[in-house]
Amino acid sequence: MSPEPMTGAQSLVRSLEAIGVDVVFGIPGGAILPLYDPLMDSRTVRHILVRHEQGAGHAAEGYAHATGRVGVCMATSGPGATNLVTPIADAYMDSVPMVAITGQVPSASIGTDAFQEADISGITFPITKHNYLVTDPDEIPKALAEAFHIAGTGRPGPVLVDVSKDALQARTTFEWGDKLDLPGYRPVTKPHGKQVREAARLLVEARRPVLLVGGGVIKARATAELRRLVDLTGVPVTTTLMARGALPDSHPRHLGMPGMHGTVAAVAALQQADLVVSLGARFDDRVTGKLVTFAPHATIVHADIDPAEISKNRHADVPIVGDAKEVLTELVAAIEAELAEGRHPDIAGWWRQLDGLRQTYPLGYAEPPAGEISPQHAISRIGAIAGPEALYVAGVGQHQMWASQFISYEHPNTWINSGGLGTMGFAVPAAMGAKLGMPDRTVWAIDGDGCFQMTNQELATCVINDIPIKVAVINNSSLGMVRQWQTLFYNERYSNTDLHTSVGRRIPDFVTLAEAYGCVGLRCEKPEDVDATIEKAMSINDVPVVVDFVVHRDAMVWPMVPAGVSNDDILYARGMTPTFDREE
Ligand SMILES: Cc1ncc(C[n+]2csc(CCOP(=O)(O)OP(=O)(O)O)c2C)c(N)n1
Repeated sequence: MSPEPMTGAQSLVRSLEAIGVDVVFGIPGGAILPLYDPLMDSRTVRHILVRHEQGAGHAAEGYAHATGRVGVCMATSGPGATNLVTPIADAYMDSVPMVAITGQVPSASIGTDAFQEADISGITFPITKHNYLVTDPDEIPKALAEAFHIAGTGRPGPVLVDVSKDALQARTTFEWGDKLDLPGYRPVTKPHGKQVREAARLLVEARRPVLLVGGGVIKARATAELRRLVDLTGVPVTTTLMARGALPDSHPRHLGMPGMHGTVAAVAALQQADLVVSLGARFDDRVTGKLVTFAPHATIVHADIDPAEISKNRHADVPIVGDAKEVLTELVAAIEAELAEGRHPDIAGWWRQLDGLRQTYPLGYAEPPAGEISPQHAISRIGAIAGPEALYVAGVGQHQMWASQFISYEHPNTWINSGGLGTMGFAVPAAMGAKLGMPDRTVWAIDGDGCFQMTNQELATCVINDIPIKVAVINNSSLGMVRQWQTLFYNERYSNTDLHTSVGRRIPDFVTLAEAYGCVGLRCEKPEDVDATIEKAMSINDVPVVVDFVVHRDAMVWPMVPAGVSNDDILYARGMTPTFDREE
């Protein structure tokens, strides 16, 4: 292909087209205006005009979570760019492949405190996998090609490309090279064979093994290989908040989620394990509880594509650096070799103990006062009625934990949430991005009345662009998760957690708010109406639907390991600590 003359902005659009980008979320402004002009003519790149740049970033994340492809957002310089900081940090914490394109003031003005100047590459330096400031129009295609490659390979993450206005306006030639030259970036994907064989040996010899499966397994599309490993060995599996759906919840070897709001069986299994095999997980504090007391008897095998994760929080006895799909493929082969030699895991006693825990301490919840809806019931009915093919996107708080606990995830990429950063306001825009990526799937946002008030303006974007998501506002009239901590640790002193969204007043009235946006608004206040309301929402597929589920406000998320406490002291319910007896 011979070089074609054009502007830097046109070259940027051509680069997006060459990469195969189908949707970009953003808002224009002065510095990025030159780019918006040729974008209008693109036949393959669809731009979705959002109502807040934070929405653009979370939409790009939702798209990426649902499809596994790189999500793209764009914003103008200064406040447009700084509004992307939260989703960029979110994508960094949860290893979400995302490219953020920002306009920058003209290069001659950089450093002069020009109007709408913000050093966005400096600001996002610690929260991006890589970032670029492009002031030479000739560099645009190369920067874009590299950005998408870096965002989507190895451990995925956000990459920022900040382009000065003069670079967008200047003349250049467009040439799409097919070679990337990144000598400093070669993620190791193939694991070391010796380490994998050692892991296999440990797995067949251990008496109390547990797999700790993290989001990396979903990102690496390695769930079929995980299933094969589990079926071959019969070892118990826990899936972290970012890995829900990596192994079907209905699988008999699945103990559920570990950590602060994990199941007693998952938490106890890790505490008593003699071997923990961590796959694409990062020993996050919400999983380990008080770190020094985590899994005290366990030998640790830690497999991760990012060498910086190995032994970061917990020493790895067997470190494995590699892509989860390649690690699992090789681990399965090594296990098959062990089995062929007649070496089998002997874990019947371990399973008796774990089955006992599962039976004694199943996930459950207290019934609410008569006539009130329990939030857990509403959420579990959405899961049951919409089924395992739907996508579920959560905000942050109690509703998020219940959505993780009480919806049964049978497939990867069907559970989308903000784990590492815990970003309120994630659900509505992320659901919008997920629906654009997977238009044939039902997409439910399970949101809190607090979270919903942070980003519900993207409902306008959904209506105007025909993106019919469904939103369940689990309305407990308060910042519920914070209120739960106040109940438990601050003597029931409820400082600034009352939202007045249903108790006493309805500020705002979510049904009329939804209608103001052109959505269908439904309200459900009685337990006997829960199913019919969900069915009604399921029957509306031409516009977004918002359901205001007015729920009991004192429901709590159980089990719980309070922050900084040992996982051994997990509370099954208020004041109730389970005992896990070790069967030797
Ligand atoms: C942007 C942001 N601000 C503050 C917090 C702290 N926080 C965590 S959960 C929560 C309450 C969320 O309330 P709501 O959306 O109503 O959900 P609920 O817990 O009631 O289900 C708050 C304030 C946060 N996670 N994110």
